[in-house]
Amino acid sequence: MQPLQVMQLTCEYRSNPVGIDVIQPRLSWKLVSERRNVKQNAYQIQVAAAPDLFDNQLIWDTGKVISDQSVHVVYEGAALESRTRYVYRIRVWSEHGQHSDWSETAYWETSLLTPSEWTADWITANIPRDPEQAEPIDMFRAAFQIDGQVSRAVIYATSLGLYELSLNGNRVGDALFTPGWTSYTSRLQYQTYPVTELLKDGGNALGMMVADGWYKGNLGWQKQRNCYGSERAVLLQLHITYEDGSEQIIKTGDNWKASEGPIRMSELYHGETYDARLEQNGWDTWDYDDSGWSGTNVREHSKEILIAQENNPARIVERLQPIELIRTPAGETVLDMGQNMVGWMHISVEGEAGRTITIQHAEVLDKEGNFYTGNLRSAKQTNVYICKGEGVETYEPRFTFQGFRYVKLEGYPGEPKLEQFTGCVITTDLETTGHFECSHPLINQLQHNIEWGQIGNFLDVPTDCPQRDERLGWTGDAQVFIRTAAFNRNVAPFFTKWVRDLKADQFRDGGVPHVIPDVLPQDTHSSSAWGDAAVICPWTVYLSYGDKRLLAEQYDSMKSWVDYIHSQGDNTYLWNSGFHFGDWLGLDAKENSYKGATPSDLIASAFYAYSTSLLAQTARVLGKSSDAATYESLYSKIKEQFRNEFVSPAGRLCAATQTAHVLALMFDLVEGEQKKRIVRTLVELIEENSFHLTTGFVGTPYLCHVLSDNGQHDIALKLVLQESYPSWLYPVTQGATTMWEHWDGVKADGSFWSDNMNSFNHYAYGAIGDWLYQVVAGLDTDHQSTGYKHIKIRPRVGQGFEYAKASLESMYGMIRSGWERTEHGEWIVSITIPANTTAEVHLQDARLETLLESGRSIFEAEGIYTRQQSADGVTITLGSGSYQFTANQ
Ligand code: RAM
Repeated sequence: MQPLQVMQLTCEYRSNPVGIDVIQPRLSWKLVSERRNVKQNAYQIQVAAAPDLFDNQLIWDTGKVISDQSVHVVYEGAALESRTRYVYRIRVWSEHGQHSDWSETAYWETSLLTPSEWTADWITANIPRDPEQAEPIDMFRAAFQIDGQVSRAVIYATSLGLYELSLNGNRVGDALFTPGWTSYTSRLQYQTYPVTELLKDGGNALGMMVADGWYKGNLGWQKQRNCYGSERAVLLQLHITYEDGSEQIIKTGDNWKASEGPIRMSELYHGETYDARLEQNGWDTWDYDDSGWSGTNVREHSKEILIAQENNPARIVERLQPIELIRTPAGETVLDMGQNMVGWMHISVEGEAGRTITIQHAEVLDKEGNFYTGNLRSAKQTNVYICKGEGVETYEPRFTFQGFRYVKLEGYPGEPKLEQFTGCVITTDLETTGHFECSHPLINQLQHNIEWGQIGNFLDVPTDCPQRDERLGWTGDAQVFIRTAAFNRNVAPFFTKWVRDLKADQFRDGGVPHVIPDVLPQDTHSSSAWGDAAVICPWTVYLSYGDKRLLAEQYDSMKSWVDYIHSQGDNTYLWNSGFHFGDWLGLDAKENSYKGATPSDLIASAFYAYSTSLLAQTARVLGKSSDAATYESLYSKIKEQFRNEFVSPAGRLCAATQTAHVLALMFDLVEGEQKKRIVRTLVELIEENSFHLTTGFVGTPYLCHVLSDNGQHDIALKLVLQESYPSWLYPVTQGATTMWEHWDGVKADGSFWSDNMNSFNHYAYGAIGDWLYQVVAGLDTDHQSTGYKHIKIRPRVGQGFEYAKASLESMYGMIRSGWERTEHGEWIVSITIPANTTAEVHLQDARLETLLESGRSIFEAEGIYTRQQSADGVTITLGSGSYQFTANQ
């Protein structure tokens, strides 16, 4: 292996992206070396139009730049052109004087950079429609001729509704739910598909199916339809470049034809009805006779709002086989998938023409073991397949998804066999970056449930739940979970897209809708802890990925949220007015209320302080010193007012709830003796409740953090390892495979929490995940040097765990932090720090004299800069490499 290598080049977080419209994209790379303590001292980037032009025709050459930056280096070459591939390569020099070879060549390809390049027309099907009904989906087609040798062909396509594209009978790409869900009135994504291989000489045909989807289908529990418009439409351009340099553009226009087809109905919540007898074989091929098809109409719709795909696409990422066929006491035929999953079923069946098979989905069986759909509210989650009667037929839907573990079959001919069914798991296809594991099997199952909650609810937007008639981008849920999410997967593009939608949907006065994209009626908005997503989410992307550009882009949105709070109520430094969800689903809520007992103004004022402090820090990061000073001073005043209003001089909080104490500590609102008393009271509140939590959406994410940070790690461990209700592990003991919305979604006697709001796949309480990574395994970034440029490692031993380990594929490379206790009472801590980063490692209770690294005295170990003994252990600063520390405890 080369001593120093540059690997995993990415442009805007993606490896070789095709179809991006970022005018100055950012390039990142990872250094790989077997040596310890490797830091980049300089880099060189070269960009050209093709690999053979690196030597004589460069578009951009940075020369040797003295810098340790290897993440988000902004392209500053000549202005990029549309529809162009740029290849790039990078080499680096290390501080040791080593240098790498040129990296392998990577590329990015631009899409249509200006709206005027969209010369195609928006078209709709000329078929009479009733926008208030779920109707058959539209199929569009156009035939065209290719005449000459094609060197490259690329399609740019989008729709009002959801589309699937085909060319000459082949599906184009594997992205699902295109064009994705954005704030459609101001931002509509299009996708880019290289299709050179799919074209053929002579006659060709394009096909496009379009369903209602988020654009105009049923959204929300109030049975709304047509949230963004009442007509489906498509827009497409196929750019063909011939070997002789000439170009041809095939585009949507009124020469396209339209028809209905086998999909008789398709709704995100309710499922799809597919009548295979109505298939039109070859409808997307050249020689299909479309004389019976309807025409299309050109319609006006903005092209200014078009943006290239920002997020990773949704795909089928895994296929599960059912584990059991159940005959329920009620006589139902039910498949058990063994996992609460999101996606759809692929079935294979042999039945006579007209046989109707109903495939219904549910998350749980009831107490008696029967199929239970009460918690789905009005969402039907039912796919219907009508056989054409031509031997073995296979079916899976296209424009709907279901949240389920159990599948009820009706009308299936004969005895269903497990192998005739496959569960297709669908999610935004994000890179898996994190792994957490420990010696406690139930905690490992909890981690599994957190990950599956994320997989199921990150389907283009971060949703609260994937099964009932809701599935919306609740801001509060997203902000509590984002840090956990950023460990498990690379969520930077996912949240970049979503916070831009937040900004787009934000009200003029800075208020933030409850859900993003916003589809709720506007009677209320801007609840504390929900609207704060405007600040917390961009800040967390900055913490986890060092993404300063996103912070800069969102700055106005962050600021207007804080200014909005500032303008509310009669006290500038408290937030004591308006509607708030409060400590949603807290167990100390009054009967028949979802709002926990912690006063809304206390929660609102605490979050006001927190968002203001993050905004002040953001202003510092962006060099806006006057704003920074303004918000720093505002933060101190809010803190002061918070204490005046809610804390007695001796440290008694006005609300004796766990959440009130958690927030005061988490957001640093109290100091000195007041703080000590609040910590003591929190512990008492937990003890009085026999080591159980009472917190809801707001208090739960921080509960263990404040305990561990304030000398009460053992109490945090007791809470996390608690198996009886209410606790994180109670659902695990009940066989949960995802996170539940309620601590008692299923009660100990097997009955359910009310039908009204009882999701079994709701990630909010999964926010405990970041405590597992950051505290139990001890893996965190320095907040002053974000994106894990400077890493903080501080693993915590504690009762109940024999070992714990976490890994994170960061922007710089793999970070590992793990520990184990040996039989001889030793504590072994193994860590890996990627090249071009440094770390501060704290080894709890270790003594410098006896501390070993890879079997040698800590004083002899290579790569270590400083070692310091303090009362509670040893703190070391070190450079990249893998280390193994052994301490006697
Ligand atoms: C429900 C969901 C969601 C929550 C809102 C306030 O619809 O539980 O998660 O954020 O309420």
